[in-house]
Amino acid sequence: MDLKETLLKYGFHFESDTDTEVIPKLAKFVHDSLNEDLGSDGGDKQLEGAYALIFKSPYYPNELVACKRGSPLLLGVKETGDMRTDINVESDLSAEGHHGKPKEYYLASDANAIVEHTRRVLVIEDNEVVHMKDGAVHIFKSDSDKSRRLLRPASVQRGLSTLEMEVEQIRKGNFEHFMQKEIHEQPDSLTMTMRGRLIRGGEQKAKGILLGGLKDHLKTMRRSRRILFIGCGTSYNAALAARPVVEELSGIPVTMEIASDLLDRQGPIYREDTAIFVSQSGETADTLQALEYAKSNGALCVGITNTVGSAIARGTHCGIHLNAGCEIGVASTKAYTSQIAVIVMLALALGDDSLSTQQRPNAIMDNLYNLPSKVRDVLKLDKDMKELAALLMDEQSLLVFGRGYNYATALECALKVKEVSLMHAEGIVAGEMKHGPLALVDETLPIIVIATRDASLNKQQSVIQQLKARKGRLIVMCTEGDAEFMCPDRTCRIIEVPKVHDCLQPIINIVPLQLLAYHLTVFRGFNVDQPRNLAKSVTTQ
Ligand code: UD2
Repeated sequence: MDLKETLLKYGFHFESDTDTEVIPKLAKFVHDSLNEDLGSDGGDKQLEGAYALIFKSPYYPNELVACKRGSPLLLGVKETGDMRTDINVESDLSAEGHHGKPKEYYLASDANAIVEHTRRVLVIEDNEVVHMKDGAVHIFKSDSDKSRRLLRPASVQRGLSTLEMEVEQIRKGNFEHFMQKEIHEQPDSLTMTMRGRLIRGGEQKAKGILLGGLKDHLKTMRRSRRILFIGCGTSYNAALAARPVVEELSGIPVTMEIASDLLDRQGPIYREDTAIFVSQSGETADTLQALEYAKSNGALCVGITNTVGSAIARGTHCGIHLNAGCEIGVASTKAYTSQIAVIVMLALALGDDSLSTQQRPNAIMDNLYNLPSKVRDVLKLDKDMKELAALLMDEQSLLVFGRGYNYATALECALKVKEVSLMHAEGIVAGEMKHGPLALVDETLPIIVIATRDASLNKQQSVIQQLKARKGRLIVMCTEGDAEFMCPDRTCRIIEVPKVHDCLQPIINIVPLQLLAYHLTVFRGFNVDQPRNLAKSVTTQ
């Protein structure tokens, strides 16, 4: 704000409210004042917060400057022996190369973005400035004292520490498969999803939720007659998991739509509706088409996607990015938990302006803060889930019963097991048990019952008793400390999970089930990251 006000005083005009726009204007200001010898300080010293920036300017053709603080920035270097152009390369990176070959340079925030071009990556550090000019790269470091204009070349040692990373290694870290890595990444991906959006409150500040992308549309959403969640597969399940809390906190009726089914039916959508489109890739063909359909019917269209610049992010009126980081495994895991977290935050934002005075929203917000550490705890079940997978690997079929907040957990567990381990699995809302599925129960078919503590615990207990009466092979997921209580005769296998607020429990509960699906797949010898017949983003109908 301070910088913006100063720049306004100097006659700059702003087209948006984003903090980002201040930066190029500041650069222009610094450029102009240097020319007029007003003795301005180096511009990036004036920025606060985390950033990674790349500058290109018509004043300096064929030059490029990059710098960073807090946010990641990598410089990739590729030798291109076959390039015809004669590039003069000299730099602290010893980039004139041991072989004197031409180079290509890449700047990126994530190694994923450049590994397909090069494995030679230099991690740029805070206060370093990368300068590219006519094919050469120089790296400067700010002086440690406060003299702001002086830059000196970074130590040549840095050039030698260029990381040579194997493509797969950069991407997979210490894990065997992307799906496994992404499951274990969830404490971090959830933290990223919530960063800057949960306001902690303090002496004077109220606690609250800040969803920057929605701030101009929340009023319209609160006034809508109905909220529709529209998605496919895992994204649909995520919205289903968060539906109860959206209904509860907003008081608005919420309906669920599988995108293709909505299109098949040409279901009615009105101007007074808010239609929320959930898609990890933001390119899902069915969801996109449903978006066009809802837009043409005049509904307010909101996107929830993990991919900035995707078709859904561009096509919706407003939305929320998941910020969960790139998801590579075809079976979605970390995007699922981030989608639930985002929709819970949306429910809180829809609920009220004065959230902090109310007990339940307050408790949900506190639990959101602790969620990443609880996910870290539940990941410790990895070994147990591997053992369970070893027991189940030769089965034909698996049933999963859930209800209420965890109806979606049952569907999502079955979907994961199906899509990666290629075992038949069915997620069933427990209230439907007697209307058909009970006929399947015998002493051979394995059944997972999700019975963590919430308002439907008693009902789930009676489900367990009825399944036991039919000699069902039960695996019961319950809250830590409840094992004895849920299964006094110890005939069930138990998965004990940490307790969080009921509306966030689906995020905890799915984690061991993702691990189960993962280990089942490995034991059964199938391709974890590229399941048979499936693609990561379904761009055809
Ligand atoms: C924005 C910036 C973030 C940071 C932050 C600072 C982007 C992508 N995000 O995050 O980097 O500077 O502000 O406060 O630059 N949108 C849609 N449809 C979708 C998803 C998003 O229209 O499906 C719109 C959304 O309404 C907003 C913009 O895209 O105008 C960015 O959404 P966001 O969730 O990244 O917004 P925010 O404020 O968390």
